[in-house]
Amino acid sequence: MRFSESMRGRKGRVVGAAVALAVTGVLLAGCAGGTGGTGGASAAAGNYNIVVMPKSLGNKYFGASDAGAKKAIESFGGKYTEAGSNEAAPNSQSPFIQTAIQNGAGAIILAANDPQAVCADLKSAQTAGIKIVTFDSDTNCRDAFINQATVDGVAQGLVDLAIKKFGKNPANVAIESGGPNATNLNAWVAAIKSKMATQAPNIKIVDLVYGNDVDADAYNAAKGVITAHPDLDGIIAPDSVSVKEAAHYLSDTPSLKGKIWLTGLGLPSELGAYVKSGVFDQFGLWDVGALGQLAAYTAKALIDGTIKGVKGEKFTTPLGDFTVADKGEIVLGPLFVFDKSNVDNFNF
Ligand code: RAM
Repeated sequence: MRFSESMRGRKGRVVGAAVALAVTGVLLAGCAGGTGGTGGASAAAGNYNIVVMPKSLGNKYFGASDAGAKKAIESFGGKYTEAGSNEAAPNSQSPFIQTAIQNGAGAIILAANDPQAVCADLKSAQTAGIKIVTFDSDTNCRDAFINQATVDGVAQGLVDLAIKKFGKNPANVAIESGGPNATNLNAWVAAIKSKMATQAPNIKIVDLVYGNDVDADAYNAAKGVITAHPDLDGIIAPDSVSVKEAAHYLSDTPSLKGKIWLTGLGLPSELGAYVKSGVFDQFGLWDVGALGQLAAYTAKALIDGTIKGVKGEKFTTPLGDFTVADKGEIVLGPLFVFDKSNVDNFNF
């Protein structure tokens, strides 16, 4: 069951060979700067009515994460509801959070478009006894955050690909991000810039543009930054919509073949054809379905009161055992690099 501005068919996805996951037990409850959870068992203990709120609907990345969350929620007898709009805007999830409160949800699992914009709503939900788990992109107000990989690991992986391409040769590279307020994207962009400046000062970051997680905007952002910088040598797109549409534009523009290097974070199912046809050669990501599953298992542990957010607590999930520590974050594992040799092993 779901409520949203637009319904969309839900097709479970079977992930092929599992991406190597170093699932380490470092679940940290409590809050990073916002209000803490209620600390104990949810006022609605045993209420596995869990509402999953992606950044936006229509983005296949969240189609994969939400399918994972659905699979996990239904595996423990919960009720899965997906809620959201088609716009990845800072406060687009606010009305759906209010609806989840009215509907007596046990937990909300949310990927944020902004670290603070929906905190008033989420704090109202926490006051109502609803557990808040963020995944993929964090807020300042939640009980736990499921992170796909460390910010440092994501940034280092993409910087390593740039260094592999350009070595010590001078190069001009642009970054094409997604939503301009997105917590995860802005953290990765800042870390990429910092690492590039110290590890590869020959590779200059000459521009930062945004595709807003909208196909047409992302296509035009790639076209625009290439047009604005005739001496551009590459694009790093740490957003699945941006990297897909940058590859789309390069594929549409034969005159650019071999002239603009591209990498980023994207779905094998969306990028495989471009990698195999030589539009670009490598990109990174993680097991997106497992990210959603882990968020769901964490929500259950919070609802059950198995964890209260106290440092040192442990809980077990089908994905592994986790330990609560400080900071409120659990890391799914390292960035995985896809190329034409392995991209067909995955179907998310
Ligand atoms: C887009 C979103 C998401 C990010 C991926 C890589 O789908 O920005 O938050 O994790 O790209």
